Amino acid sequence: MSFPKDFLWGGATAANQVEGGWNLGGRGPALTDFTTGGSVKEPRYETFIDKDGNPGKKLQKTPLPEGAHYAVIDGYHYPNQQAVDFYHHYKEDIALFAEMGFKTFRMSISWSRLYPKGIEKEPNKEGIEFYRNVFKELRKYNIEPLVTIWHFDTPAYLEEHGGWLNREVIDDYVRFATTCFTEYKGLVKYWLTFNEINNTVMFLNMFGKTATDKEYQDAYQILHYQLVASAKAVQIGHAIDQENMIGCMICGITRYPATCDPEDILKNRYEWEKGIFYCGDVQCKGRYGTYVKRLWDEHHVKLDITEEDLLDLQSGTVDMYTFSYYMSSLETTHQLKDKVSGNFVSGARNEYLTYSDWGWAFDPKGLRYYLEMIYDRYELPLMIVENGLGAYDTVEEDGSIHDQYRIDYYREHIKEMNIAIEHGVDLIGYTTWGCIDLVSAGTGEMRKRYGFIYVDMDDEGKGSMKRSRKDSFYWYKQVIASNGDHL
Ligand code: P53
Repeated sequence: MSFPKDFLWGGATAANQVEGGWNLGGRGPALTDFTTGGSVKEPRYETFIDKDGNPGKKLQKTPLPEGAHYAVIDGYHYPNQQAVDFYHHYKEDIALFAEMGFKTFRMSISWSRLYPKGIEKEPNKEGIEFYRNVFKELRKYNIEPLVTIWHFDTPAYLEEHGGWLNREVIDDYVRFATTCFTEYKGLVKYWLTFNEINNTVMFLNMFGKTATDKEYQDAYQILHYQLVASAKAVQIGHAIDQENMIGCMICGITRYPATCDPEDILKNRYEWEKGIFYCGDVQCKGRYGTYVKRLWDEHHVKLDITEEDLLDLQSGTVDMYTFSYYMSSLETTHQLKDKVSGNFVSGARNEYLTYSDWGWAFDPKGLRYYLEMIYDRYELPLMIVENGLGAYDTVEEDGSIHDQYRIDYYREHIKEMNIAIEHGVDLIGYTTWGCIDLVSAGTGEMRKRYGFIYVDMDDEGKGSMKRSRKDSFYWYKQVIASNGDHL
């Protein structure tokens, strides 16, 4: 195998999905704390109290009614509030990561743990200390932290005041990011500004719905503010410590045309531009691509973009391109004969691939395709910071968990990474998603498990929280020890 000798093998999590302790240590609530549990069929809701004091619920990414505030309401379970309680278990969990031989661990910092409402001038000291302790614990085992600054968990207070449609949130984010860079200088070197920043536009038309022009207008505006916030953070991160390696984080879905009809080929190309290249181009090249005019015009989008924004985008380009990869999808202009419908995926079924219980296509070659295409486009170091299989696990009588399907999934993806490296791609790291079982972002379920480490916790929030090693735990340990030779 041809993995470089200092290749960063590891695993990935996000604060809102593992940490819990939502109201401990001076933390304020994030929107994810008011998001209910769902399933592949039942969407997740965000709950609130309206201006007349009545409880209500709405779908994610839809506007909060005037005068309402997010709140816990009776009859719902909010899985992210407690998650898998990394807040209290981090020492035990990190020891298990070290046992697997992790070189890196990806985690995120909960914004509302440092800035409970998001608007405070000074950060919450207890929150700062919590992450300092986590980073020190990682360093104890020579595990390099890889830290996402924003992973889907904007403070609820900011969300109630316009969220990312409010330009002022850029300053709030920049203050938060600056605190992270300053406080953890010397402890953290690898940073990601926004998790899957491209989701806002890429998933606008999911679930068979057609987004309105107003929805496009808002989505592109949100993205613009986030891209500016990211670029400002990159500049500050570099000024604080020139050793910092700061990356973008793109939800990487490889797209293929379903037929050789030129209409499909063209549609597929346009989907790459809208879904994947749009953000990567801004973050890696420092400017919007030529195709954005077409994309904006299509939906009569007029953005608030200043001259200063454009300069920021230019000066805040990233040092590495990082992305998640789970699956590929098909694009077609033709009537669909065979449709896939899972959570976050809908569209034509690829007859050459198999699908997970959540409808996600198993496509390791799609990862090679993505790596080679993106490296050619940006020529920056790449890191795969999420990849994994969400699956049902069965605990045997003796407590063992035989997750051969997960091992098979990883093995095939790692083989393709190796080929890409042989072809010249500068791939520097790989962190598998949910190295410890966690709350699913899409469905809020626990039973959609990703971990090498099992956590005894169910969809209703019941369980002992006990951690145990799955078969894949021992397998990944060998992979790391042999630097990818022993698959
Ligand atoms: P879950 C959709 C499609 C691809 C990746 O997803 C996605 C999503 C949003 O759910 O998100 C990333 O938990 C995300 C993680 C998330 C992971 O993929 O729905 O960065 O927070 O948990 C897996 O199975």
